[in-house]
Amino acid sequence: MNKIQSSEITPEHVYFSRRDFLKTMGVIAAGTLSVAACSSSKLESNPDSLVDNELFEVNANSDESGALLTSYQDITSYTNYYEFSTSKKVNDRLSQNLVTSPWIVSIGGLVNKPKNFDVDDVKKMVDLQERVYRMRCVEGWSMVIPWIGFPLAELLKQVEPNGSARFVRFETLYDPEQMPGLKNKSFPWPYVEGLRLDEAYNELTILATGLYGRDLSPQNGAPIRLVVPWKYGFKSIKGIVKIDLLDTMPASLWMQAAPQEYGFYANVNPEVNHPRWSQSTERRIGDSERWPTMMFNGYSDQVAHLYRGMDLRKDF
Ligand SMILES: Nc1nc2c(c(=O)[nH]1)N[C@H]1C(S)=C(S)[C@@H](COP(=O)(O)O)O[C@H]1N2
Ligand SMILES: [Mo]
Repeated sequence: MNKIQSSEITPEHVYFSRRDFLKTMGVIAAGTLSVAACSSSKLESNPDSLVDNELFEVNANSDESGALLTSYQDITSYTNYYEFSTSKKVNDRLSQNLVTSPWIVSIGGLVNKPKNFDVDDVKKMVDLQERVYRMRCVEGWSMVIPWIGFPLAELLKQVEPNGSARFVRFETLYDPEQMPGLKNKSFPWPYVEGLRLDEAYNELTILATGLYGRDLSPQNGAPIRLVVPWKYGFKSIKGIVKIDLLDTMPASLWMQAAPQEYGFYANVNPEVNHPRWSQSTERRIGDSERWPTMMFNGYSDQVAHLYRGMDLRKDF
C-alpha cells in the first residue's frame, strides 16, 4: 500500500478534544513521562507503552515498510538545530524559551497574492494529517517520525505562484537574542533551504506543525518546519519565517558553507558518498543495527520521476 493512503487522516479537533479530556483527567503529564522513558522497540512489546502511544494519538507503531517509530524521547532529545548549538543534546534546553506564538510566515516573490500567514490561523485553516516518514540525516543516522502536518502545496496555492516561478526558497528565524548558536560566525546565517517548484508541490512534501500528535517542540522546529522525506534531513528546514518563489535556484546555507560537500538536490542516495564518508548504510536511532540506506530514502515510487534524465552524481 502506498504511504499516503496508509496514513490515517485525523482532524485536528480530535487531537485537541482528546488532549483537553486527558488534561481534565490529570493524566497527560503521567503519559508524557512514561513515553519518555520507553524506547521504540518497547513500543511493540510493552502493553503499558501501547497505552501511552494512544495518549499521543498516534495511529501507527511503524511506517508502511514496518520500521518502528523512533521514541518521542529520542526525537526530542537528539536534534540538529545549529541556530541553538552544533551539539545535538543541548538544543532542547537552549531552545525551551523560544517564542513560537504569534509566529508569522511571509510568502512572496513571484506570486500574484503575497501574504503574511499567522501559523495559529494556518493550523485552523488546513486539515492536519499524520504522516509517518523515515528521516535520514546526511551524517548517517535515521529516525522514523510520526509528523503532524499538511502539504506545502496547500499554502503555496493560496499565494498563486506566477508562471515564471520555478524554485522555492525558505528562511529560518534569525534572532540572536533567542538563538545563541547564531554567534557561531562560521555559518552564513540565516539558515536557508530551497526546492524546485515541482518538488515543493510533490504530495510527500509537507509543512509540519507537530509530531506524536502534539505541537512541535522548539528543538524540532516549532511552530512550523519543512519535511521532505526523500532528501537528507538538512533540507527539512526548521522555524520558517519566510518563503519566496523565485525563477533562479537559491543557494542554501550548506551550499554556501561547503559547496564541494552539499549540493542543491541532496536526494538520499546510497551510491553517492559524502566526500568524507559512505552513505550506503545508516544507524537507526534507538536500535543497535545498521540499516541499508535506500535510494530516495525508499520513496522512489513517489519521486524518482522528478529526476529522470538527470545525472545524480553531478546534481547531488
Ligand atoms: N533552521 C534549521 N533547520 C534545520 C537544521 C538546522 O540546524 N537549522 N538542521 C537540519 C538537519 S541537519 C537535520 S538532520 C534535521 C533534523 O531534524 P530533527 O532534529 O527534528 O530530527 O533538521 C534540519 N533542519
Ligand atoms: Mo542532518
